[in-house]
Amino acid sequence: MDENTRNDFKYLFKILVIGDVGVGKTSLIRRFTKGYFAENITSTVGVCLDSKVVNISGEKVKLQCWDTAGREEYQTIIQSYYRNADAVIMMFDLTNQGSFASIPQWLVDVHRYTNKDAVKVLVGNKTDLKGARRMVNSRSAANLAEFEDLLYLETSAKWDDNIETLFTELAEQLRENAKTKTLNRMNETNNFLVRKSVSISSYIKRLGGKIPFQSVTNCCRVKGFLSS
Ligand SMILES: Nc1nc2c(ncn2[C@@H]2O[C@H](COP(=O)(O)OP(=O)(O)OP(=O)(O)O)[C@@H](O)[C@H]2O)c(=O)[nH]1
Ligand SMILES: [Mg+2]
Repeated sequence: MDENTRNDFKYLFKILVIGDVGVGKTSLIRRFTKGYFAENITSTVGVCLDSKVVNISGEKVKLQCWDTAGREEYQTIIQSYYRNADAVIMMFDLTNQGSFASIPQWLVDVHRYTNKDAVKVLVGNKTDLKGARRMVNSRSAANLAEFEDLLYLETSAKWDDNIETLFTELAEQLRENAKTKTLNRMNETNNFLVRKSVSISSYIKRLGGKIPFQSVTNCCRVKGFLSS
C-alpha cells in the first residue's frame, strides 16, 4: 500500500478547488498528486477526489483535493461540498480575462456555503503562457486578493511552477489553525472545570458545610477528574 492510501497521518484536510471551465483545476491537482501534466484532458464531470500526504515539520498531513467541474450545470451538486472544506482554492486562467472576472461570483458561493474558518486562496494558473497571451496582470489579481482577504499565488501546472509551494503553504496554515483550535478547546475545558469546582464549593458553603450523601459522591468525582 502506498503512503497516500495508508492511514498513518496526523492531520487530514479537505481542499476544494473551484473555478471556470478550463482554468486548469484538474491539471493542478494531477501535477501535485501524480506529478505529471497532460495537454489533452477531458472536462471534469461532477466532483473527483485525489489525495497526497505531505511532511510538515516531521508530521504527516494528508491533503484531500476535491476537483470540481467548472461547468454551470454541476454547480448545485458542488455547493454541498463547500461545507466540509478546510480550504478553498479559487482558480482563474491568467490568459483568460473572463475566468478572472468570474472570481467575485465564485466568492459569493464561497462566503455563502463554506465554514468561516476555511482558508481561501486565489490562484492564477498558466504562468508558462507569457507575453501577449497573458490577459490578467499580477497587480490586479493581488489587489483583489488583498481586498477579499485571500492568499494569492501564480502557478503553472504545465511547468510545475509553484504547485508544491501552494500545497505546502496551505498544509502549514491548516496545521497551524488546527493546533490553535485544539489549544482553545483545551482552555475552554479547563475553564469549565474550574467554574464547576468553584460552584460546587460555594454550594457546600451554602449548605453550611453539611454535605448530603449524593453531593459527596459528585464532589469526589469532580475532584478525581481534576487531579487526574
Ligand atoms: N499552458 C498551460 N496549459 C494548461 C495549464 N493547466 C492546464 N492547462 C490546459 O488547460 C486545459 C484545461 O485544463 P483542465 O485541467 O482540464 O481544466 P479544468 O479547470 O479542470 O476544467 P473543467 O474540468 O472543465 O472545469 C487543458 O488543455 C490543459 O492541458 C498550464 O499550467 N499551462
Ligand atoms: Mg477538470
